[in-house]
Amino acid sequence: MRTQVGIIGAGPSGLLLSQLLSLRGIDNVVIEKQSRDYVEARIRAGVLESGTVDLLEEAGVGARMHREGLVHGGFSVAFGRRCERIDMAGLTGDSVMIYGQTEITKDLFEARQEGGGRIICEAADVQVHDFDSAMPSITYAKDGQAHTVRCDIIAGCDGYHGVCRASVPRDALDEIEKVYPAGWLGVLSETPPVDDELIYVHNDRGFALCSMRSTSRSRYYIQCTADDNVDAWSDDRFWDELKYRLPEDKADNLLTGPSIEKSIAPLRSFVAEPMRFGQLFLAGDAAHIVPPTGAKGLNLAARDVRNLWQACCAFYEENDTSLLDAYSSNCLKHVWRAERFSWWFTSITHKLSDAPFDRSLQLAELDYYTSSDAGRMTIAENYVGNLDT
Ligand code: RFL
Ligand code: PHB
Repeated sequence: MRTQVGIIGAGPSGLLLSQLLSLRGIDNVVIEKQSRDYVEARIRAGVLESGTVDLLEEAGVGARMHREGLVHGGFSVAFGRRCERIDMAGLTGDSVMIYGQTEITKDLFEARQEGGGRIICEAADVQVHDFDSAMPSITYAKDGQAHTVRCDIIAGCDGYHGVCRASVPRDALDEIEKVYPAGWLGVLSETPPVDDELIYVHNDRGFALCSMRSTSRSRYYIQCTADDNVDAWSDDRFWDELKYRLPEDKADNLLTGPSIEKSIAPLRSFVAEPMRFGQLFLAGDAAHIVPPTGAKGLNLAARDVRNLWQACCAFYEENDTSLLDAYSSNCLKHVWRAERFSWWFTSITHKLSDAPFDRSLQLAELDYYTSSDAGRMTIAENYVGNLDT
């Protein structure tokens, strides 16, 4: 098989890139190792920056998001006995959209199917070859048969554990990583959210987050240990712990119910530099991971995809390689900005040490950043992000 852009991974990065390229007439194939059902069911991100919303619209998949998504102009940070609202809309004129990654993935799969896109799911033994030459290729097996895709460009959209980054020679890549001594235990439940907006909570027993997917479906997280086991957390134990960590008035109003999904995610900061090796371009989680506290992972992935899409358009439409050449440095500027914010917001809200000095300093930072105009603005402008800056 021959195509222009071979895309590895049908997560949000790979599907969005495929959709955008196809709208500009650039031929592409997506190769995914899991089934479509598996990919669509993965519960992850929920907060979209307006730049991500714009890009999804541009990709022609904005209709359901605008119908069902919730626009939030603020969120709260609770600590000590206080709950301080960050008025994102008032401070920055911008807001975020609450719309689940599961729904984005479904919308994109459907759009690709309608547009006659080629997405090969359940591909085994996916490998990338010769990406340091002008004639790279991808091989995989499907239903016991071996296949080869020849292409000009390989987009490595295969997430943190994918094959693309792992195929780059060790000495051509810097992997910069920080692992935190904590994880997030997340629960999805068919219960109305405890508040109209998100609440990030600093508590003496650790961080908690109240989020949502709709006005009837809640997503809650509590900080757990990095090696915690999800089976040790019955629904009752989860709700008791969440109630303990929430501000009293919120705990009193919390509606609980059976969990629909329960999982533990590790907290990690990670950047691979550069994001390009010859004709292989890494995008999204394949190149970088942020701890989820700043809600930046999917938004950064969308920004990479926009850069790579525009670079491919310039290459195929005008024979101009300058954007492909600038891809890595253009992306990494934003990556490090989001890495910094996600690390900082994690480090002031999570219990990462028992030392009284560290804990008191966190409270002092939370007090300063939520009570000074400059502090609130710093949080707000980082949280809303902006694809054009
Ligand atoms: P994905 O979603 O991991 O998709 C990669 C795809 O590649 C496939 N794959 C392969 N395919 C072929 N061959 C191989 N060898 C392959 N190896 C892997 C995989 O099966 C998969 O389908 O990466 P992508 O597309 O870059 O998307 C990134 C986002 O998923 C991620 O950044 C976000 O979910 C992060 N994130 C959040 N981001 C936000 O912007 N806002 C949020 O509110 C937010 N909340 C979160 C999050 C991530 C979380 N977890 C679980 C880490 C909350 C959580 C709890
Ligand atoms: C989510 O709803 O899953 C979510 C929201 C905000 C975050 C992280 C995750 O910072």
